[in-house]
Amino acid sequence: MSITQVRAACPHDCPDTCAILVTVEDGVATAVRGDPEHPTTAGVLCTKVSRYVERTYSPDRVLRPMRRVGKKGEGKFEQISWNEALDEIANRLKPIAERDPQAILPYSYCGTMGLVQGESMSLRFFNKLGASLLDRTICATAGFTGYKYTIGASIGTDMEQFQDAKLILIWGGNPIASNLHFWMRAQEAKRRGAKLIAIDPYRSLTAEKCHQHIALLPGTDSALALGMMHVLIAEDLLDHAYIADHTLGFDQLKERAAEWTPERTADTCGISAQEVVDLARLYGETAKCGEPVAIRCNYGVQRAKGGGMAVRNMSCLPALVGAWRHAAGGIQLSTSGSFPANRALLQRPDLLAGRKTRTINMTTIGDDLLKEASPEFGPKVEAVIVYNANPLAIAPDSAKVQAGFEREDLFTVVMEQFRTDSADYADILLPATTQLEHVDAHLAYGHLYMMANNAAIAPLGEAKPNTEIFRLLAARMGFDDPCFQESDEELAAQAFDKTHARAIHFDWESLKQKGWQKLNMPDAPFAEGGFPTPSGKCEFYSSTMERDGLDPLPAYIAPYESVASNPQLAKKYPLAMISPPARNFLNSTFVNVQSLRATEGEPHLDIHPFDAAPRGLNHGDMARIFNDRGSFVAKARVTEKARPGLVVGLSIWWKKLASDGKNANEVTSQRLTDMGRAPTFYDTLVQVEKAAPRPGHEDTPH
Ligand SMILES: Nc1nc2c(c(=O)[nH]1)N[C@H]1C(S)=C(S)[C@@H](COP(=O)(O)OP(=O)(O)OC[C@H]3O[C@@H](n4cnc5c(=O)[nH]c(N)nc54)[C@H](O)[C@@H]3O)O[C@H]1N2
Ligand SMILES: Nc1nc2c(c(=O)[nH]1)N[C@H]1C(S)=C(S)[C@@H](COP(=O)(O)OP(=O)(O)OC[C@H]3O[C@@H](n4cnc5c(=O)[nH]c(N)nc54)[C@H](O)[C@@H]3O)O[C@H]1N2
Ligand code: SF4
Ligand SMILES: [Mo]
Repeated sequence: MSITQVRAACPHDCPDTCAILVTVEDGVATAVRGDPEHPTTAGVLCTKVSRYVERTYSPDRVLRPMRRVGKKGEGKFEQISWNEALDEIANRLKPIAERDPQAILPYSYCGTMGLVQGESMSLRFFNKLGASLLDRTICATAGFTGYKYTIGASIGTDMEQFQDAKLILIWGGNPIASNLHFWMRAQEAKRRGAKLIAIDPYRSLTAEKCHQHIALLPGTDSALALGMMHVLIAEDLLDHAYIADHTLGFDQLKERAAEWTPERTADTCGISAQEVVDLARLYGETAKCGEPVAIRCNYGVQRAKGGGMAVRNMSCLPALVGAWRHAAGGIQLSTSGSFPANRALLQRPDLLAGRKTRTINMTTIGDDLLKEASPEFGPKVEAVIVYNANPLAIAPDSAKVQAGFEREDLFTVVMEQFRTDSADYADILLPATTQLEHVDAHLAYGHLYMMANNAAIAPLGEAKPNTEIFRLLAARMGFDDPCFQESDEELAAQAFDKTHARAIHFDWESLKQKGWQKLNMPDAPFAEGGFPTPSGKCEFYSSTMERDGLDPLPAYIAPYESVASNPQLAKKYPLAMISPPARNFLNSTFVNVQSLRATEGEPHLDIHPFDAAPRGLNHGDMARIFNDRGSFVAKARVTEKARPGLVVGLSIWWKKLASDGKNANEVTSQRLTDMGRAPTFYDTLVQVEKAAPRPGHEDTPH
């Protein structure tokens, strides 16, 4: 018997990008474990990915090409050969492309974060075709944009340094569920005497374990940051030298922050003025004592109208108190901007050859699939090619998304590992390999290591990597540019730009052997300033924002839907709903893994006793959650974890695995954030009522 260890990387949309060791016995993967030598993984994988072998060999894998035989959404398919599948796709796409290739739309996101299986051969194909471009906004572009205006790029505090911080603000994130290896560092900091504060409307698993929890109203973080600035300035808890040398616009900021008294801030955020003052004092005084103060800014703050501004305001705080002077101080939103990834080489935008193609925002897929041709919109979408994504479950305003994918005149191809909600709408469903079956190179958005993924096993059944599918489609379409011949290994070898100082050590052959390689970066990236902004400074005042039609100074942008901002709507729909990630799922991935779904149980709605009582809702009752966009049902958990006025439905469930065939995205809207054209999932007012019990479940309170 032959037993080998293969070095792999976790492909999932998670900041931790773990280094994995796969045990392979006679060609069969039998176990995965975290690489004990990789500093951030430290030998630990999360519960979800510990089940990766179970997921890979699941009897539910899509392993053959299939053609739909039932109605769209019904999930009835017949098996066909690869040749039939590819011929049919090419025959359907060719006449559309002849009329106008922009009627063809790719829809993809981060099912895999790999630079090769993500967007390389796929975009070469779509660029050559001249298809519509997809604006990949569904997750991070609001905060990314706000951070970029202020700091210049997605570069921040190194995850490995947080353990030396004396104060950590965990702001809009639940790392126990979604950034486990950062949480391990925060725990170490706690053991070394640090104070941890969670800022989150919900008492998440993480908030429960912090020293303090500030439960503000959703979408009000930009106000809290302004209130903190007010106190820091009023009480002179500032690093004047750092401000003078490395920031721009302090005098204007001072005027703006003066408007945000602790009382006004408290009123906006739904917390007490004392909480605002104490938080700012602790932050400023700890820094004044020469100790590192750090902020882990996460995605929860970005999913309301003012999501971009929230991150912008928060990213001004470290410069005010000089926190960047310490390796363990500063802020981390994402580290992805540290990596010199060779995107243009992998994706070849030059294949567009000067053609101007339109861009469709993935967040508004619900509306866009239903649009007729028009001068502003361009041609009606006639074909969608879905890969690395599950739009039916994850996109907002789901009823519209569903209506779009139900269109009889829409040709849909889905490349998938499983029969997801989206796969059920495919005309042609193609089997995709998992991370154990293909090669990839990865960057991370929570640490600073370039990562390699070797294929551990041969593809199961007839599954193929995304790259191979697009190579075959390119050949069918008659694209003969040499770049369509490149192998996955050749693509991986191009992943990073080794002429860049940070990646001079990049060499695919040695990365494959070792599995990981840290970027060449200073421990404290902005200790001496050098921000990658136009001015080279941390920009409290941003002329770029002004040019883009935004307030050049930190500001408060109220949610679209909140009791304060829209009292009229709140009369009908008085509760704010958020739907952050459930611990055992990764977006909608893993929902079909039986052991993980069993741990989550079924869709739940957390609701405060004050809100449950007047609705006659008891713990364990089925609740119906609704607004003008739609409704879904979930089992009520009456708990003080949700602050009064807030309901929480941990997500993202597969619709078809919920009792009513729906999920939280029935009620979320397609409205976009202030910057970055991103979704506003957590900017949603709803009403909740007791639902009729499901047949056979009349009596199940517990
Ligand atoms: N287990 C697991 N891990 C994941 C994912 C997953 O689905 N499951 N998803 C991955 C992806 S794609 C991403 S983008 C990241 C997300 O990473 P995080 O942003 O850390 O995600 P969450 O764990 O949802 O943490 C968000 C927290 O923000 C809170 N929140 C909601 N609205 C607000 C608000 O207005 N203000 C503040 N301050 N807090 C708010 C929520 O209650 C929640 O506790 O996680 C990644 N990791
Ligand atoms: N209500 C609500 N909605 C949300 C969010 C929320 O917090 N609340 N979070 C949002 C966020 S942050 C994000 S990032 C999006 C995530 O949205 P998506 O990126 O669509 O994430 P997943 O639902 O995990 O779907 C990824 C799919 O890719 C498939 N896949 C994985 N690897 C491969 C591969 O190599 N090839 C192919 N062809 N397929 C592969 C997986 O099987 C999976 O079905 O959801 C967003 N939607
Ligand atoms: S999902 Fe995140 S924590 Fe889990 S193994 Fe992958 S990178 Fe690590
Ligand atoms: Mo995300």
